[in-house]
Amino acid sequence: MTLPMTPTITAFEQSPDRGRGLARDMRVRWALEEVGQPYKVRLVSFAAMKQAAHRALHPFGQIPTFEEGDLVLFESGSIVFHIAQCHAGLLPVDANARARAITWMFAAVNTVEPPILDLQTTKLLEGDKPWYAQRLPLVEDRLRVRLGELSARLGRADWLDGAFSAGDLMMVAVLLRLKASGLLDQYPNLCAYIARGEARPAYQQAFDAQLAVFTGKHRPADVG
Ligand code: GTB
Repeated sequence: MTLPMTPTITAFEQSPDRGRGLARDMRVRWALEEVGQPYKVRLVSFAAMKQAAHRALHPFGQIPTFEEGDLVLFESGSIVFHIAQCHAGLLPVDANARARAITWMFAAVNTVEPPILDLQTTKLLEGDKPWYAQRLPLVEDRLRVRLGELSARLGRADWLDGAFSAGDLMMVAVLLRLKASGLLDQYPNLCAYIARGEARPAYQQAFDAQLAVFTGKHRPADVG
C-alpha cells in the first residue's frame, strides 16, 4: 500500500556527519524505504530551521518533519510510528505483538537514546569544563549499564521480539550513534544486531539517499 499523497520530509542541507546516516531523517527514510513508500525531501539550512515557516511545522526548529496532505508531524519516533501504522510490514498484525513492538520503539527513544545523547553532549560540549574528567566515566558507566541490559535481553535473537519491526528500526538507528565510540565492542550481539539492520536493503537505500545530498547526487526531483 502506498499513501495517496507522496509525503515530504525535511533533512539537513548541511550535516556534521556529511550525510553518513546519523541525523534523524535517516530513520524516517529507512521506514519509508522498508514499506516501499516514495517520498520527497526538502533540504533546510540551520538558519531556515529557526524561521517561522519551519517552526510552523516543527515547534523546536529541527529536522525531520513529515508532511502528507493536511498532516504535519515532527519527532522521528512519531513519524516512524505513523508510517508503520499506515503500511504493512513494520508492525505485527497480532495485537499483543504489535503492542510489544511499539514498546520497543518507545524504549529506543526514551530509555536507550537518552544516555547515548548524554555521552555525546558531554564529549561535544563539556570537554573544557573543570569537572569533565570526573563526569565522563560516570556518563559512560550509566550507558554501559543500559547497553548491558539491552544486550542481555537481545541474547542470541536476531531481533528484539520476533520478526524485524519498527521497534528494531528505531533501536538500531539509536545504537548506530555509538558505532564510532568503541563502547559497543563489549557487546558483540549488539554489534551483530546493528550490522543486521544496516544490511537490510531498505537501510542501504535510505543511507545512499541521505549521503547523496552531500555527494551532489541528490536528484532535484526529490526536493519537495
Ligand atoms: N526528538 C527529535 C526527533 O527524534 O525527531 C530530535 C530532533 C533532532 O535532534 N534533530 C536534529 C536537529 O534538527 C537533527 S538529528 N538539530 C538542529 C537543531 O536543533 O538546531 C541530530 C543529529 C544531527 C547531526 C548528527 N551528525 O551529523 O552526526 C547526528 C545527529
